[in-house]
Amino acid sequence: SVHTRDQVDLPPPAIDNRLTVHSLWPEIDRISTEQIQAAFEGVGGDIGWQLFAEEGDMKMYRREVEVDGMVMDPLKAMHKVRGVSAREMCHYFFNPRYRYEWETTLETMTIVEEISSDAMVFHQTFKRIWPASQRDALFWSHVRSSSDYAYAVTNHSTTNVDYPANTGACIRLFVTVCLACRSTYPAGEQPTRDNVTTSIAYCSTVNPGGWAPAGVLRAVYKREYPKFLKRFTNYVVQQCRDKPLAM
Ligand code: 18C
Repeated sequence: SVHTRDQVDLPPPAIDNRLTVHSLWPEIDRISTEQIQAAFEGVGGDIGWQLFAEEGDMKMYRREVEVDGMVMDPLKAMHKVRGVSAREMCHYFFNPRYRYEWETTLETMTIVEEISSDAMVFHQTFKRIWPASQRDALFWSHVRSSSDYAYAVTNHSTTNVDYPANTGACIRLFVTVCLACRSTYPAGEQPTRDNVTTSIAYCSTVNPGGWAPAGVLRAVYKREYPKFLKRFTNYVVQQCRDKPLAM
């Protein structure tokens, strides 16, 4: 029926064997481990995270970083969502079947390689922002369970001979993104849609890959990141509404 979601589709609780024999595995494992650890760290301390957007349980921080005049501000967002699990959040973020339904910056998405049930390589082109050139990205994406009731998706730029950079209309951008989620429910109870809460940490660093006006870029960030996180989390809540909770 329309109310079932294939259990086989959900992120696997353990790393898929097909991934561990792939040439990208050492890099995927190292970067995912680093990103997940950093995502679960707080925003206090000396690193200098500045709050730039806040709405309900959602808080967004950034650090202003420029390299050779190019804006590469790291972003860190925290959110809390009730009624869905970390595994479900990561399922909808990782699985390309749903991407056009929540990702509003996309123009095209191509699956370059299906490595395993928990790793893929994507090529994406994004909507053009005037007056800059259109951007594209080529990145691997990996979903894993990081501890009890915690799942994370890491996306990181890579290369592929069939998808060379900067040969057509697009400038290749470079991205490192981590969506790390952890679910909790009251001690002594069974987890249900009514008592589960998922804490989300979303970290993103985008290197625009070529000149883009700093003012335009920071304005796009400010508008697009909150829009993305609200839209994506609402989408997952809607999708899960009538389905059994998958922890
Ligand atoms: O993480 C997200 N999505 C994942 C699945 O798609 C994946 C994607 C990562 C790519 C992020 C880079 C997006 C660049 C988009 C540029 C065009 C935006 C057009 C918008 C206008 C309608 O991990 C969710 C990603 C949420 C993206 C928020 C926007 C970030 C803006 C970064 C600007 C980068 C610069 C380049 C262009 C130059 C512009 C002057």
